[in-house]
Amino acid sequence: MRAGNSPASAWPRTAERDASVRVEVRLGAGMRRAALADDIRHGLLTRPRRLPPKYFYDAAGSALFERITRLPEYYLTRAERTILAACGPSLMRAMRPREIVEIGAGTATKIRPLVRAARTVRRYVPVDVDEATTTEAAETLARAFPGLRVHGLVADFERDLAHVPPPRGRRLVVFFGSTIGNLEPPARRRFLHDVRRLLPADGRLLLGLDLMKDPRVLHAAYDDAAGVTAAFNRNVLRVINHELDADLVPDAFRHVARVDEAAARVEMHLVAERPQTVRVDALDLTVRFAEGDDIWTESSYKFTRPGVETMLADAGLGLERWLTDPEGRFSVVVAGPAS
Ligand code: SAH
Ligand code: AVI
Repeated sequence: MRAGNSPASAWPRTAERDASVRVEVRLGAGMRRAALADDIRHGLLTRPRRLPPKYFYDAAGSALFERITRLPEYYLTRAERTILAACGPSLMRAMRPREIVEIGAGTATKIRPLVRAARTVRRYVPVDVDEATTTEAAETLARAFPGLRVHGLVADFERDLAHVPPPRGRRLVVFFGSTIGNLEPPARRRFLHDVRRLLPADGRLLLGLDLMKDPRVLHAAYDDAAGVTAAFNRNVLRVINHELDADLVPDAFRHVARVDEAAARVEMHLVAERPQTVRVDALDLTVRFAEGDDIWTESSYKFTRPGVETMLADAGLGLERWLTDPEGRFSVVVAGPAS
C-alpha cells in the first residue's frame, strides 16, 4: 500500500507496463488517505482502541510479513505450501482454469507452481492493497509466463471486489495464507458474499485456512523469538506517522499476542509501556495513553471443518474438497457455487 503521488483526480489510475501487464489502482491517494484517516480516528477514539490490520502493509510491512513466513514458529506458510505442493498440480489439471483471481496476493509466490501446472491459465488478476508489491508481482509473473496477461488491481478486498474485471473463461479465485482469518465474522460474511459474486457457475474458490490447535503453538507463531512479528505489529504505528503526520513512538509500545480459545482467535495488541501523549496532526487529534493502555491491531481467526462448511454455505458456496497437511495444521479447501 503506497499513497502514491498522483492527484485524486487521476483516480482510478492504470499503468500499462507492456502489452501483457496492467496495474489498475482503485485505491487513489486521496481515497486511501480519507479511508485511513476515518479508520484511524475511529480506531483511536473508540474503546477498545482498534486499528484495521490492512494498514500493516506498506512496503516495509509487506517485507516484514515475508520474513514472518520464513520464521520457524510461523508454520502457516510452510503447511499451506506442503498442501499445494502435494495436491495443487492435480487440482489445477482437474479444474483447467482460464483465469485466476488472487485476493491478497502479496508477492504472488504461491500461485506460480499452480499456473505452471495448469497450462490453461491465460489471465492472472492479483488483488492487493499494497501497490508496490502488486506491481512487482505482476511484472514478475508476466516475465515468468510468456503469453500470460496480468491485470493487477490495487484495491481493498473488503470494499472493491466489484472492480475485478468480468471473467474471461473458467475462473478460479484463490485466497491464500488464511488472510480470511484477519476479518471479523460479520466482515468475513460480507467478503464471502462478494467472492461468491465473482464466481460464474463453473467457477471455483481455493481458500487457505489455518486450523484451531494447541494454544501454545498458536502463541509462538504470533510472538516469535526473533521479534519479527513485534516489528510487523509496530509497523502500523509507522504507517500512521507517515500517512497522518503523527508522532507515535513505536518502541514505546509492547507487542502482545494473546490466544482466545473460546473465540478461536489469536489477537495482536500494542500496549503502552509508559504514559504518553500523541499528536496526529492530519486529524488535529491528541491522544493520551496511560501505561498499559492497549491498541488491538489484529485478530487471526482459526477454523474447524464444520465451521468452514457453515461459513461457506452462508455465502452460497459448497465445500468440494478439504485438504490438510499431514499434521493437520492448515487446510486448503475447494468450494464452488452451491447448486
Ligand atoms: N497471499 C500471500 C500474502 C498474505 S499477507 C500469502 O499467502 O503469503 C496478506 C496480504 O493481503 C498482504 O499482501 C496485504 O497487503 C493484503 N491485504 C491485507 N488486507 C487487505 C485488504 N483489505 N485489501 C486488499 N489486500 C489486503
Ligand atoms: C496475513 N495474515 C494471515 C497473517 C496472520 O497470520 O494472521 C498476518 C500475521 N500477523 C502476525 N503474523 C502474521
